[in-house]
Formats: sequence, C-alpha cells, structure tokens
Amino acid sequence: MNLPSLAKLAPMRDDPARTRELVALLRSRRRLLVLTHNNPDPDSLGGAVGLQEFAHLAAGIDSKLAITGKVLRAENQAMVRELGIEMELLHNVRLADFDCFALVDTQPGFGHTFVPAGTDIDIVIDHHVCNDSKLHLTKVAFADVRPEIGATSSIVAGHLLRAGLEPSKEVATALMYGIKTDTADLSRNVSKLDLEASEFLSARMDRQKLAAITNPRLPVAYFQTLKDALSKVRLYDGLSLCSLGRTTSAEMVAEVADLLLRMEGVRAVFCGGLVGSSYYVSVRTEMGIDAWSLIKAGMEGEAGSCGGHGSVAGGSIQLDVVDSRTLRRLERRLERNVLRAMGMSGSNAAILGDQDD
Ligand SMILES: [Mn+2]
Repeated sequence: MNLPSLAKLAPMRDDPARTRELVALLRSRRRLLVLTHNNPDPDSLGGAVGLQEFAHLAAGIDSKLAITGKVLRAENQAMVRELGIEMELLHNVRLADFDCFALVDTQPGFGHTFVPAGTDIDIVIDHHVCNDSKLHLTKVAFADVRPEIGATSSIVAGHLLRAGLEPSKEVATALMYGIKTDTADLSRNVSKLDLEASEFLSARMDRQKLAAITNPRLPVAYFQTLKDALSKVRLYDGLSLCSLGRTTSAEMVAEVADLLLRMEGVRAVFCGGLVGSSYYVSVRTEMGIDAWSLIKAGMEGEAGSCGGHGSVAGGSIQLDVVDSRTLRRLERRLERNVLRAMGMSGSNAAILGDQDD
C-alpha cells in the first residue's frame, strides 16, 4: 500500500508537571468556556465534562460547555440524558463572561469545529493528528495534543489522576464512555494511558448508567437509513466503500463505517454521505493501516478538512452545488483516489444482496 508517512509531532509529556501547568493556568482565570466538535461525540463530551470537573476541583472555577450543532446519535443522547450533561448553544452564550477558552477533542482550524472570530483559545486537549498543528497551536497557552493516545477522555482522566482529584460518578462514567467509543472497548489505538485511565475510572463510574447509554432504543428511521446504506456498499479486496448519498447526519456515516469494518475480510472502510451542503467522510481501518493517511489520499484535491488518529479518521468536504450529478462525480473521484492509495484498480467491485437475483 502506498500511503504517505505521517508527520510526527513533538511528543507531549505525560507527567505531573504538565498537570500542574494546567492547574496554574486555570487558577489564573475566573470562568472557562469549553468548546468541542459542532456535533459532539462521546469522547468530546467526556473530555469536555472531565475538563470542567478538573477546572472546578483543581482551581475552583466555574465553566460552561457550548456547542454549535446537535447531539445526534441515540447513544450520545442517552449519555447526555443519563449523566445530566449540561450544554448551551454557542450563540446563546455571552463570550464576554469568560476569560478562558478550551477546545477539547479537536483543534483550532478543524472543519467540524467552530471557534468564534476574535476568540483566542487558551487550552487545547486532543489526540487527533493534524498537519498544521504547530501553526494552529502557537498562540495556545496549554496545548496537550497526543495522537498516540486512543481517546481525549484518557488524557483528561490522566490529568485528574495526576492531580489526585476525585471525579463525580457521572463525570467518571462520561470519561469512560468516551474512551470506550474511541477505542472500540479498548481494542484499537490503545495506549498505556488509556488503560491507566480506564482502571482509574472503572472504580468510580456508574455501571448501570454506562449499560443504559451503550444500548439505547433506536428510532425506526435509523433502520431505514441503515437499509439504504447497505444497498450502496461496494466491496473490493479487503476494502469496503459506501456512499450513502444524501443522509441524516455525519454520525450515521460514522456508524455505517464502524459496522462495515466488522465484515469478514474487510481491512479498510471508506464511507461518505451528504448532509446539507457538506459531504462527510468516515474512514476505519484495521490495525496497521493508517486511517488518516487514507482519508487524506481519498480527499486529495477536494475543498475540505480531515483529521484522524490510528485506525479512525473523519473529514468533510464543502460543496457549492449539491445536485445529484455533482455528488456522483465527487463520489467517483473519492473512490478513484482511495483505490489508488490502496494500490487497487476500480474494475472489480462487488455489492451486497444480489445472492437471490
Ligand atoms: Mn476523540
């Protein structure tokens, strides 16, 4: 496979001194606003409430979590409900009330993240690989970006642990669910810190709530979307491509990608779908295949942004025109790029479900 090698970032230190730097910064401020993905996933929610708890326990400062989109997936909505996670829409928040701004599970300049104009970010805690990380992080007082860690929630839990702080049951459960989803139950992208954080949280979380979050009831529309998605799968040798066309949410694209990676023989999944005028892409790979390089190769030449870590990557492409012809052409370009990156030709795709035809 011809994938470009990953640009290495300077490794971040994981030691009590780092944690003390975070404490010192927070103690010099009065009120913290935590921002994350537009439509937050469990790891970003876990990391966000974990940082809020850290700020409260270590520095006694108040904080708020604000988002610009929606909590979409049934599991994520259950997480918010079960754990009483409070958040506001960013446009309802008075930025002047805050003197400290944090980005969690994302970085300045990422496509799925909105940073209000004129706002300087003080804290970045993330585990995504980003080409221009250094550029975006130069003005950030506390930047803790560690692509080798499976979940941002682990990094935040690590700071709680190093500072000797006791998170509430709800916060511990949120952090644990963040780690669980980003590492597929500690089976992918797992580092020593992820294991250490899980052990720390597992003694403090609410197991019943975690179970309720993991298996929520799903709306009928979910099964309809899934049925449509499965009819569009294209299978190559070890590679599964799926274009959902117009779909309900970026989360649905990610969910189908997760599901397809479980298919026997599949080593990499490239899945996309149009929501509004954004075309979302999710890439999943088996261990040993770098998802970020694959998504980068797939999106080559498109006007969009992408990020990833280990075997998981996501991105979005902004479209000026969203008619079906433009969409078809985009999907064909992406498929061609991905096949080229995987060193395959595009002539032998199989589809699902024609056994009885
Ligand atoms: Mn994450």
